[in-house]
Amino acid sequence: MRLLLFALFISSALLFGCAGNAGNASAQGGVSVQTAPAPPSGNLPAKTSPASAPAANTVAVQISGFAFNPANLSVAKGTTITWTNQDSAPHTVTSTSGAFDSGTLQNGASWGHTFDAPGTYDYHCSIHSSMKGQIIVTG
Ligand SMILES: [Cu+2]
Repeated sequence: MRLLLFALFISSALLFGCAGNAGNASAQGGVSVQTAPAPPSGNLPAKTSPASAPAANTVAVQISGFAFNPANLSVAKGTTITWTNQDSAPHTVTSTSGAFDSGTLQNGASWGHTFDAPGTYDYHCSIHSSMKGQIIVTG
């Protein structure tokens, strides 16, 4: 019984001791807690990687039902647009001005082009003249 009481005394003393230490620590911790927000600002360099992500922007255009979807796109320069032919029929992504030409894309095939210069790019399918699209590249 004495041993049990002794154990209780020791454990409660330890609890108070810890509580006291914690209190002191938090008193000083007020300063260290304020320095804690510093690591989040240290994460700022990590935020620059999403900022550089737009340079690698990719926009997908689906070719289906004998149409480009979406047919009209406005993107920032540096954007890569990828066309994927979902039709069983072959299609092409052919610039009207000759700026780019995918060649024949069979079912399931994809082709991409990076637009580095601002401007308006009309394109069509060289196999099906009714299929038209337009890319507007902003600076
Ligand atoms: Cu076509």
